[in-house]
Amino acid sequence: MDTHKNTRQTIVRLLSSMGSAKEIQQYLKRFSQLDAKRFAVVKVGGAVLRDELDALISSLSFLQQVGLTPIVLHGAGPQLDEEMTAAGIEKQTVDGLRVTSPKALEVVRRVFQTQNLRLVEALQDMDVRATSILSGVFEASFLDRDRLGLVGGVDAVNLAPIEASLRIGSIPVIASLGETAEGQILNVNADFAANELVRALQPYKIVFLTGTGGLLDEHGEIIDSINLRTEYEHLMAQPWLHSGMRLKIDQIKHLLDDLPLTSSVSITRPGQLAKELFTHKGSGTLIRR
Ligand code: X2W
Repeated sequence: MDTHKNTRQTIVRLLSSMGSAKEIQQYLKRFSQLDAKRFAVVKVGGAVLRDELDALISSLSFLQQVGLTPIVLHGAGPQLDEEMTAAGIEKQTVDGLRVTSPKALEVVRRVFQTQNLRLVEALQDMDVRATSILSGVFEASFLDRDRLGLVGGVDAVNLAPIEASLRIGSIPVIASLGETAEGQILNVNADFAANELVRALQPYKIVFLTGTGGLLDEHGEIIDSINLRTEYEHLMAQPWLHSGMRLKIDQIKHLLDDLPLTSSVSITRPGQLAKELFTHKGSGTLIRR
């Protein structure tokens, strides 16, 4: 028996503590049948890189061991805040986007590179194949040069570097930097970049890894699942839904509207990724339309 199959069986046994082996096998089979590009895009916020790197590495390592290669897109928000302060640059945002001067862009480029390589090296240290992709994916243009400075909106996604990485079974680890047709690097919000990447790839699973591990209801409990078709209006009318979450749900709705009906979005914690992907019960918030 080949070692790959052996590893799979061991993992299925390990996982059965959180779901039935049959259930896990079903998901594994479904994911394995997808084209590598169509499996999953995983967005990792900077806070997760800071606070939960070990859990993230374990989860990604697990996926590679069962023969699945997710596409990882990461941010670096808190790290940028810290490094900007250290460089004496005052934080200014417009609609949640960081105003980026030429001096701030130097920090953005350096921090994205540091965070990207930190993740890639941590994966490689655990024998997980991973490829650092710092540029060449997001073709961007100035969102609002007067108000935001060197901030980009994504116009097009170049999949070639991602496909090259997937062909060798290596996890593409992509920073959310864009570049204009003239070669100017721009700072791109990582959620925006993730959304455009998803539109280009049309994956089966879209996962947002966050510290909270899901969307929270009025009591601070994680909402298990949201069916946008039947629950969207009701949910948006809730007085307890704060503006950040409203925006997030709205963005996810627009995103899912552009994807096949079989695609779904999950919001969960890094350590719960396998449970979310391989069990009916899941671990965070599952959103479909
Ligand atoms: C973001 C990019 C980093 C990011 C910023 O400068 O903070 C803009 O606001 P998280 O950790 O995913 O939030 N870019 C234009 O989005 O990282």
